[in-house]
Amino acid sequence: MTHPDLTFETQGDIAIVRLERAAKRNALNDALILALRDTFQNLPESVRAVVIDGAGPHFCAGLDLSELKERNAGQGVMHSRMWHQALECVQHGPVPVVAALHGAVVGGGLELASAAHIRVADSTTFYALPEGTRGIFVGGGGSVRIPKLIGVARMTDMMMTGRVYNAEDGERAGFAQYLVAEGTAFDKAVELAKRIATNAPLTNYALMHALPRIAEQPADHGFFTEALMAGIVQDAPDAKERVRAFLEGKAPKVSKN
Ligand code: 1HE
Repeated sequence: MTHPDLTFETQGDIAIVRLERAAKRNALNDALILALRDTFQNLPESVRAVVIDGAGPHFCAGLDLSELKERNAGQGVMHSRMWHQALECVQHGPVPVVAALHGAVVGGGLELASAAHIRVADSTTFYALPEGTRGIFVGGGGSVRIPKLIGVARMTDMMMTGRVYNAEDGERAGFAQYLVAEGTAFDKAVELAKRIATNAPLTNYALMHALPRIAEQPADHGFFTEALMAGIVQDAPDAKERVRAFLEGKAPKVSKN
């Protein structure tokens, strides 16, 4: 799991994965994409949530354009499939992923952020899809994941016109679930990851793997899949213990902030 431009550390039951290529604005070359894939495929079993972060002033400048050489159509397909495979390991791995965003979250960097389950952006964050003006197309799963966050119309506009969303407009549009002060995205992401790590693992798993599928099913299928998942999750000893604790007044109530 070692790569010069990717660091991995654990803090208790959460892991921190950090892009460490600040001099190139964390641009993702093939080796870095494969390192991300390997890291998320080989998370230690003790890890219950992951924070992904980028070193330096920008989260990620997207595809390393210096590697964008002449590829034929078949090679282009394979290259895109490699990104799909890597980001699939982020989205559909064993545990939730929280992205800590700041500065540029552009192109493939936005595709990477979109594969996370929660995005926390600080006030320096900006979002763009320069592929549209560079004569290329998204290839890292962006056309599947990004419209789920902001809708097809906004993504079309970004790619056709080169529109850049700032942190506030981006949060309103749906890129990030949290908007925080400059320099605090990482701390907030760690706080959330620690909170997520306390959930029953099967609940987290259902949220990552069942919810997005159910949301795409016709209602009748969705209700049935939901019932199956509900039955499985509530059967876990963990769930029974948590419900018992609440009924005995030993678990916190839901409270306003
Ligand atoms: C890079 C890259 C990169 C920076 N590939 N080297 N992505 C883009 O089109 C975004 C391109 N990057 C930028 O617009 C800007 O670099 C930033 C807004 C992200 C940051 O600006 P700034 O002023 O802080 O940095 P810089 O001076 O532009 O860049 C610093 C160095 O990083 C510089 O190299 P140096 O050797 O001259 O110091 C840049 O060349 C280098 N650098 N971004 C390669 N992306 C699966 S398909 C996905 C398709 C895409 O992602 S397309 C979108 C690509």
